[in-house]
Amino acid sequence: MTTSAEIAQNPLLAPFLPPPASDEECLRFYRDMVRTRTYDRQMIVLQRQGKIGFTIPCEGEEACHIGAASTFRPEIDWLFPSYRQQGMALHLGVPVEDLVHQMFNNEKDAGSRGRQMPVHFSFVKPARWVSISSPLGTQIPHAVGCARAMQMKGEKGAALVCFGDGSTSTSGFHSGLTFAGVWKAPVVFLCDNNGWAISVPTHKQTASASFAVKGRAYGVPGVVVDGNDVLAVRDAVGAALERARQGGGPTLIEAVTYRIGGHSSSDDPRRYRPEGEVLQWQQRDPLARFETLLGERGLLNSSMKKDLEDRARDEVLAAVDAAAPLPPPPLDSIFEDVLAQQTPRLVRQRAELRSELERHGRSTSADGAFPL
Ligand SMILES: Cc1ncc(C[n+]2csc(CCOP(=O)(O)OP(=O)(O)O)c2C)c(N)n1
Ligand SMILES: [Mg+2]
Repeated sequence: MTTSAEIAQNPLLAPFLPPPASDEECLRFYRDMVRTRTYDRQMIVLQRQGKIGFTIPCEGEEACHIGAASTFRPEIDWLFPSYRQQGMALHLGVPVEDLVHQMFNNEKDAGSRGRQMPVHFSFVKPARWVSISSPLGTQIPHAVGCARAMQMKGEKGAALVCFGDGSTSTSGFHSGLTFAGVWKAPVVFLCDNNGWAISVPTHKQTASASFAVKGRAYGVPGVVVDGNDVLAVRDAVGAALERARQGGGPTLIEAVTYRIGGHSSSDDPRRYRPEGEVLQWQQRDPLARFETLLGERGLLNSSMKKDLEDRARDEVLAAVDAAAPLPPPPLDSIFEDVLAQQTPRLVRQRAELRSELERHGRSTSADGAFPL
């Protein structure tokens, strides 16, 4: 597996490597990995309590997300995440509360005003985070188009697009890589290979030696990195982003990791994968590994660790307390948020909705039931 040291030897990425992470940065990476895991586990609890409909945990993959986000430049780059990158949002400065408002689809859900599935975040600030879309791989050509636009306008940023191993089987992956290669677009493709696409293991997904090698056919260099090593991911993604910003073209990065939990709160992975496999990957837990490194460097001890965990728990519980009691967005907002000026048809539909509400009253169902 490619480590930081090997990335430093890679002639393609070496000239663009970010400076080594300072002690302070390393502690921030660790803090945000803890916050991400705490948030994820609490969302599962809320879903099991029937308070939210759905969640997608990223336990085991935190290093991929924090490492990648740490070299993203929100003021110039664009992010096209998949549905498992909540850690990136936290590391880029999105308050936990904003994530939780979206999970409850309440009136403070700023990105989608309660009209998206839970987990389908979108933010304009602090990161240019383009809305997650459910159809797999569709974000890939979006990111390439965005990168091409930046290139044509002479902007300095790059696009970073995240997707899973299963998403490499979509047409979006292949058309995205084709055009990125042809245009030398400033885009970094980050494939989290977490071993599974719901119940489909990687060996049934592809006969390729790796996912990274697929880039070769498109003229896009590919790199495999240890996705459970936050510093290795940071180096690989950081170097690829900088290379893209400087006109060097696209890179495909495969971060090898593992999905410890279910695909989503609707999934029971015990039905299709051996427990021994999970236990093996738990030995490579990205948080535990980073704790060991920080401990060896004298940056972390058990009382600091407990303090970070307590703070993360308090932060998430406070966000849940703030978000849970809020009502959904006002129904009228579905007419107000679409066009700057309402068309006669919208005015008519709004009047029709009002008269329906007068006749039947508004539904008060909020039992968390969800059709997935
Ligand atoms: C085009 C399309 N096909 C199927 C699905 C259903 N689906 C949702 S997530 C998923 C698995 C994706 O696996 P992967 O790309 O490896 O990402 P991971 O969930 O492992 O992070 C599937 C098949 C979908 N959302 N879109
Ligand atoms: Mg996967």
